[in-house]
Amino acid sequence: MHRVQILGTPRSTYVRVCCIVAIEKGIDYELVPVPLHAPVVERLHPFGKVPVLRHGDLVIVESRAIVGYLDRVFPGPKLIPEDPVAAARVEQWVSLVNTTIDPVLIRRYALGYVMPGTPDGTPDRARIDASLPEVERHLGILADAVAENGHLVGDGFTYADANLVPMLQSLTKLPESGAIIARSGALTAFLAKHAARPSVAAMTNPPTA
Ligand SMILES: N[C@@H](CCC(=O)N[C@@H](CS)C(=O)NCC(=O)O)C(=O)O
Repeated sequence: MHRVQILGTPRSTYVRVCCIVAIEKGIDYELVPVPLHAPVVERLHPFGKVPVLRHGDLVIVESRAIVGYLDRVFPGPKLIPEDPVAAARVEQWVSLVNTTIDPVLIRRYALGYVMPGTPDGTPDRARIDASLPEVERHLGILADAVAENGHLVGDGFTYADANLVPMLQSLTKLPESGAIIARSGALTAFLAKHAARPSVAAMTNPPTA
């Protein structure tokens, strides 16, 4: 059987999510570290984004689709539970994070530091400052959601948790979001709990492309 390849820079939270899921499943996969908009990515993804999965001749894009494929095709623990209610709750949190929370916390706030688009490359203060009330609100919603037991759904590690950990890890490195997370007992406990997992440890500060 062909080896699964995940293409993309490990700086991307969504690339790290797919790798965490692959490791949790025990898949003998290969992370192919290519920079954003590498020619191979432009060729394989209609919008030139990462992650991209290659498995033999099969190409799949979008982290949700990639995770669904890995979870269904490979043995190992189910990251999307069989139980319909638990599965719906996982989908709910993945969708909330991907469509509502990531656009605020990563695209609007974090990229104001990391890819500011300013003439001299310094952080885009206006964009960052304008995002802060929403950053605080979204992190508060996440803190409430994991406060009970350190999981978004049920009492075990699911795709919902795997999808959130890399984003929060990246946010700990930025001043305002880092301070909010440090003040939140629930978010700090969530990150500490999952940092101990081999899958998460392998994708924490990985070499970047
Ligand atoms: N919805 C996509 C999001 C992928 C995405 O936004 N990837 C970013 C890196 S985290 C990217 O490739 N950005 C390049 C760009 O938008 O031009 C997924 O879940 O895979």
